[in-house]
Amino acid sequence: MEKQFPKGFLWGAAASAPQTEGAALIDGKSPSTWDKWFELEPELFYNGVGPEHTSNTYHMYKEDVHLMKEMSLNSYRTSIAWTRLLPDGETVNPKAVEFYRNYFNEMVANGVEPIINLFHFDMPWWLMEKGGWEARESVDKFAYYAKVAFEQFGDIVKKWATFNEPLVHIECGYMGDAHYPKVHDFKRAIQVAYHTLLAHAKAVEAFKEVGIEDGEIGIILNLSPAYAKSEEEADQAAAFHADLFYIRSFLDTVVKGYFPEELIAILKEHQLTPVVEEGDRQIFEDNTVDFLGVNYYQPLRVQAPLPQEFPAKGVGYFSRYYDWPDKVINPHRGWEIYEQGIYDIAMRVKEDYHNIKWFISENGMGVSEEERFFDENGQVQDDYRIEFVTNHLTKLHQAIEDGSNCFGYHMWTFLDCWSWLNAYKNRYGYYRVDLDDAFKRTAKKSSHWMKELSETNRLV
Ligand code: BGP
Repeated sequence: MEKQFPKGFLWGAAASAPQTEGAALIDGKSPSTWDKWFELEPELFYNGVGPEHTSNTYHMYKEDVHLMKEMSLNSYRTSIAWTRLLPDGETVNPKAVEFYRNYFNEMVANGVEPIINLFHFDMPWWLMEKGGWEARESVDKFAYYAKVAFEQFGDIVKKWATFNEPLVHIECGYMGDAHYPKVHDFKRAIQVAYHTLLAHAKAVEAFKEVGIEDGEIGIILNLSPAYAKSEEEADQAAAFHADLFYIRSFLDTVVKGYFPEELIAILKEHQLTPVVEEGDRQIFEDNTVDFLGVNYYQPLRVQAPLPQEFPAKGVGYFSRYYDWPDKVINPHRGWEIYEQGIYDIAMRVKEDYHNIKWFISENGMGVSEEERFFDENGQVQDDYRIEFVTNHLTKLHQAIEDGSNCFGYHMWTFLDCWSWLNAYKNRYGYYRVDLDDAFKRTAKKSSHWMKELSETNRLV
């Protein structure tokens, strides 16, 4: 059955500055933690490919925007590099202003609405040396950066986001090894989370002060619904807590303006309460978002905490589990495929968060060694991606029919891009990027499929 999407629906793609721009250390840009980490430990990065080898959008943005237009995309979500705009945190870099103004103007002139995010895991190195998000100073530094970005580009960009997936830099950097500074300390992670959310609220405050005509501000969250292993009380409690930590801690705070009471109680019980200053509470209350970006890849499958994972008095409220029936896994990336999750999260936002308007800011399918799917002309026949997106859009359409206030779908990603420690291991793009041939872009089958969809606004 044909599925018609609402008039004006945004069909776009998502990306980020550190994963696409390249030009990591030229024209005044200072290093981010990724640039520096690569310099220090290049062997950790897949195939030794670092952030200077991203898709070279800094030099090829005109061609990229032209390809967006050719695909009939009407929006594009990417980010600004803090380290390019304010290399030392204070001084505005004229080269950065010139680049971003040209880039965003090019989009608008070609009917592509820019949705611009401020932080996509790319902490400036100079600030990391002062403690990164653990240091209270980072909150005001970020608010200043946000203000400068709004002032410099607010005449072109109307939809803004503060952070991409704050959970990820917190969890992967302070409770794991996948982001810098790769420490394992829950207490420090909580302080980082608090400062990140406060920095978000202060950026919203700066947004209001600058006063962009027709401007709107949001945040991009990875919302993975938590499903319990069984109806048993202990498994249900695990799902409640996974939801509390991973979803409500962020959503309640940015949409409703306060932290969940249950979270505050748990932090107190374990002496994990972050350092808070007088007046902070009001900042959260006064600076809620206009819209949400939702990144959805896969859900969380949880069960009652396994004692071996939380020895002694560790803070263990849930464990993952991996053996549910009808399990579908993307064999190329190892992530679960569960399109019902996109419907469930849409309904959750509708029911529990005032049906705030939102869009899919990331959803997509990573595939390793995608050259396996070349046809005789060297075009990637990515039918698996078309199937993946079709199934997710079918559920998204159902959610919209059921009253969800969703205004767009942005696939991750437009061009195959560099991805953190995985570099170019998994490819996600509508366009293939050839690193051995001057970053040549070649359309995959899915780009033609998406072009038709965005032109007709109809999924068949
Ligand atoms: C999201 C990030 C993106 C991107 C994507 C794919 O969490 O916001 O930056 O990397 O995941 O992940 P990966 O490239 O690791 O497969």
